[in-house]
Amino acid sequence: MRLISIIPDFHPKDDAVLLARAEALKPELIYTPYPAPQACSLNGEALPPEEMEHTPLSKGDVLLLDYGRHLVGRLTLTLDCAGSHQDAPAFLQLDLAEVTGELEENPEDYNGWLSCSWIQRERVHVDQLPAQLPLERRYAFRYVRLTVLDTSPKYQLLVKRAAAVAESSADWNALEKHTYKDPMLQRIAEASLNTLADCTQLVLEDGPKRDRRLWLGDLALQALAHYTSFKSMKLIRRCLYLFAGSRFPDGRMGANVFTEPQVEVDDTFLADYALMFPIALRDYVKQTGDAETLRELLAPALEQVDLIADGLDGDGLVTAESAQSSFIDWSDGLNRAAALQGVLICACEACAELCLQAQDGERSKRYTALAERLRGAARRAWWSEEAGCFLIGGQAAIHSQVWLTLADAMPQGRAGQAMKKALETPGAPEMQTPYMHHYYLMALMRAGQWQEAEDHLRAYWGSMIENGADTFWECWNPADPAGSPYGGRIVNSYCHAWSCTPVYVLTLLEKHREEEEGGSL
Ligand code: RAM
Repeated sequence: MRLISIIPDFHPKDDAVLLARAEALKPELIYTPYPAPQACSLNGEALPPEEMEHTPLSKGDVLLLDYGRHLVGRLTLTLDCAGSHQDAPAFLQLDLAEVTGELEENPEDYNGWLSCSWIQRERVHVDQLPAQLPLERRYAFRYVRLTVLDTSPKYQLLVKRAAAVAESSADWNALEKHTYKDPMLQRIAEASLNTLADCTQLVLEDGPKRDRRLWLGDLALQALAHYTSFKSMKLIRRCLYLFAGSRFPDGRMGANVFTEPQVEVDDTFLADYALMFPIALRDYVKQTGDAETLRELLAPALEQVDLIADGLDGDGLVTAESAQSSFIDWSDGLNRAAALQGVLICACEACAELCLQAQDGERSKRYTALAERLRGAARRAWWSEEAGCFLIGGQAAIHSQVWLTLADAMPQGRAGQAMKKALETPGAPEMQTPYMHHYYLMALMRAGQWQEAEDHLRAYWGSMIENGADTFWECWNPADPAGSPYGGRIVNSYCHAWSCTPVYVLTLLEKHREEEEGGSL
């Protein structure tokens, strides 16, 4: 599945008042210096970091720096020369990587459908040494590999310092420290917080390496993780106003919003992402009780559901066209209709709650009734008593079971078995991203399968930790570790917003454990 949308002559509908509010809510970045790497190697041999500045480098030498944790920020090299006079420029290649796997790939072999310009490789000439070399871009990295493409026979290069300054708007001081007895859960919680913090910038970015911008599906999950950690409420509010402030001409929300050089909705529409807006607004209002935001954003939130509900077919089902313009997961060949129907039902319930909160009981009842009609339609069209799960075009997809469980559309008591059946059906579409695995966890808990949810969290997110993650990855299928939806894993993001939810899920699991068993995780 390729996600490329270009609408000729696209003119967003902007609301100056809402965009001014978003601008006023822009956070301050917090800068944290990392003056030196934690570990180094030269041509594959360990080099104590304090020896780096005295080690002369010549053509072909490869210096690898490890900052010991994932960072989002800027890098400045302090360079000098040794030997005779510098009679030619120093020519260097710098590869910045979130994980070592990126360094094992050759960027020139990448031929996927996302731009190769996301690959964090620079080639620079330094005409005069000594020199300070502040790299221009902001990077997401833990590793920096410096390859000396050339000096000259007369001189060698010295890397005196390689100082990084990390930037994020997440405030670690706002965090209430929590430790888990189980060491793997503790590591999962830490990686989850690092992921969230590194994506928390001037907006809630999807991935600080790529695409470095605000996506609606990612925002809904980041916000949940924030409510149980850094609590960047102002920033979440800003992001909601950005989506409401720049929209498609017909009022639909785009799947993502650009904020530079000015705010502009992307001309990409994903039906399930637009439906995340009322859900995210409901969650935000529940957490904050912010009546002003509710008043200003209620109408755009309801509009997202109304526009899709207006296009339902005669049986009360989402159309194939809506299903095709939805994301759900990076699973090729997935029939997305049932999952989208589930998202729509969840969005209707969110609208019902929002209307109630806004003292509009009549309207609230209408959304509750619509949700009920959609549930009935889903059961009539897709429930197979024989298969014991929802079948769409013959497909027993886990995605459909998950979303229709979250929508309370499953026949009573059948959710656990239906999800199991889908996972065990040979050839059924598999879950490809932590985004979808998050909703699977939520559906397990909804079905009362708390232990299964805990086990799955440990197994799935834990397997990223076992494979070296210190922040969670955009795509991960343990059965296909090299997989990428983009045609090359070098452009995958390894610190991705929608993967940061364990910190939220763990609080749900712990609360349940305390209520049921009187113990903690
Ligand atoms: C990608 C990004 C983003 C996601 C969309 C659907 O471009 O990873 O996080 O929301 O796809």
